[in-house]
Amino acid sequence: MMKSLFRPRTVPGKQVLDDHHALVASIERRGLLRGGLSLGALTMLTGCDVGRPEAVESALQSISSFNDGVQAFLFDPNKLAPTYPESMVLKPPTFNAYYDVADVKPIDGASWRLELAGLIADKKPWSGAQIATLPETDMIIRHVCVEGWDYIGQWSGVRLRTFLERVGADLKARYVVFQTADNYPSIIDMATALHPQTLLATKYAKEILPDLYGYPLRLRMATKLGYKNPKWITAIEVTNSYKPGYWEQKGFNFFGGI
Ligand SMILES: Nc1nc2c(c(=O)[nH]1)N[C@H]1C(S)=C(S)[C@@H](COP(=O)(O)O)O[C@H]1N2
Ligand SMILES: [Mo]
Repeated sequence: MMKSLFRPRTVPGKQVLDDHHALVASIERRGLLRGGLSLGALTMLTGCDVGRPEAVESALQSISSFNDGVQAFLFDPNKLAPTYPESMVLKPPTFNAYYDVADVKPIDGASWRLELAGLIADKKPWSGAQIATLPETDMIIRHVCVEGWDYIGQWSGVRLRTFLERVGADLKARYVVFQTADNYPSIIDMATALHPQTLLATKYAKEILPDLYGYPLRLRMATKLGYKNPKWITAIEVTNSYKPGYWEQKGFNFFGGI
């Protein structure tokens, strides 16, 4: 069951858009349609018949995927997202997952291993202790969830770029795919994977990641919405084939930029 604070601003035919709230929220969040998505604007842009639910669905899909292409094209691999002073860091952070906080199953860090797959030269698994020997970077960034809340958080860990170089990943491949202990598959484009503010995070506010926030390893990207940042990572795959993640399978867009 998806939780969303999004409410379409139009009154007539509101139900039609409610039926597609995942897609609508994603389009709205990215500001593609200024002033909010109205049925009038939708009809004008797509020529679709808003009385037919299938037409609305495919119109929304086409707006969403069009914007994915534009965003990927405009993504500047060297442009940094804003960072903030330590005094603004929220402790503890805000929890979210597709299930309740009481259902989080902590991972045993001692037996946990990070598995590697796909276009990677050295696929031997990594323990937490081995990952801790890699160079550590720190960033204080804003986390934005599509549900309409955000917070400033401080994350530390190894840059994903450093890790991918270390294991001999094909940096010309298209995607990096993540598997997690709670079955929340995630996928990002290689340009974002190589961005300097993309970390495999092991700490929050300078302390070992608490169980709720992804212990022992999670992805943290300054350039992506909350849902693109998998917690409790168990495997990383480098690949050229597109494998939609948990929310992409439900209609959210692939790029998910802030
Ligand atoms: N494995 C896993 N990662 C996840 C999720 C999830 O349900 N499972 N939810 C995502 C969403 S929607 C958000 S907003 C952030 C929340 O991260 P936080 O609890 O550290 O603030 O985690 C993301 N990563
Ligand atoms: Mo989210």
